[in-house]
Amino acid sequence: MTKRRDFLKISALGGLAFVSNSIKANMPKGTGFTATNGGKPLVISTWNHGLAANAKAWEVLEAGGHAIDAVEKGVMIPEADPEVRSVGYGGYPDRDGNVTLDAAIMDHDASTGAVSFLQGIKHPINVARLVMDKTPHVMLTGEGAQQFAREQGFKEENLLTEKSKQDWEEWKQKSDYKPIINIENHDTIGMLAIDKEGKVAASCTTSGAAWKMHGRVGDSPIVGAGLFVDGEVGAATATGLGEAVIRTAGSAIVVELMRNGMSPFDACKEATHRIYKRHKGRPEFDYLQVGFIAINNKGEYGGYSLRKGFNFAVHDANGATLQDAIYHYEE
Ligand code: SD4
Repeated sequence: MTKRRDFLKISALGGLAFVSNSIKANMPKGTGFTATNGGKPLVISTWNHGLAANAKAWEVLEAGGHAIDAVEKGVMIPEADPEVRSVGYGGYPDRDGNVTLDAAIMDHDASTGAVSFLQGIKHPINVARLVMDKTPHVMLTGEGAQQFAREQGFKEENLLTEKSKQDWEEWKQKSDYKPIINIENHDTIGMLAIDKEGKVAASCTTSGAAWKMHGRVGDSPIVGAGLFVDGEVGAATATGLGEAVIRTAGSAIVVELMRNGMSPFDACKEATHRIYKRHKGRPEFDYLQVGFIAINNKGEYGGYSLRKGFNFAVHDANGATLQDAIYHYEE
């Protein structure tokens, strides 16, 4: 059972983000810890693996590159890393042992590309980018996405590492079909960036919920759910149980709330609260986790989650930080 945390108590904390003590000790002096500071350029992404991904994206931004290129290059780092068990190569398979990937990318002008249920391609974000750049469509799925990738020269490879295969074999002993979310603090990477020109962009890539049903697609490749960008306002991305984020159009809501004047932090909080209201009493509530991060077009940022354990990485001219998100529930 989880204990309800009073929203009012949390809001008394204002926009402050909790920062891990170890990170705090290493923070450069003068770096603000508020979740609403920021500037241009800036990149922010979900979870610990966001640190390495942001470092790559930062190279693009610092050199004066576009946000859309930064968010594509950045998330390729965890996609290729077999130790990141929830993204790309090395990701946990579905319950039948297939690694199936979802990814999307979106620019400030609403240009968008996505792939879902894609197999055998290590960098789905690159395929999503080409869907955006080279087709009249927004999303390709399954075999069609794979065919497109093949035509574009992508190499097909086995993405199921020995380690993930062993974990799957172990899981099969129990065959508990509950999708597992947020294991070991590693998960989907969602990345948001604002470049020197003030343009925002977002990307999101994942192997989805471990042991999911074959064919299941989460929120990550769905525009408005796993990510959303409106160049006049800002951008948002989500992590956690994709079904809950899809049901509530999570990232679109965060951006719309910012349009109506909320700070990124408050918008993430309100969207999380809506998910809480919609899901309280549902069977999946006991294992439900969702987290949002957002930036606005001034370079302010924030993050928030339903339960403890979500963190996000930020990289700007002051350096790199990892911040623990404020959350709704004490577990
Ligand atoms: C999904 N949202 O496929 C992704 C997985 C995730 O934290 O982010 N888990 O539902």
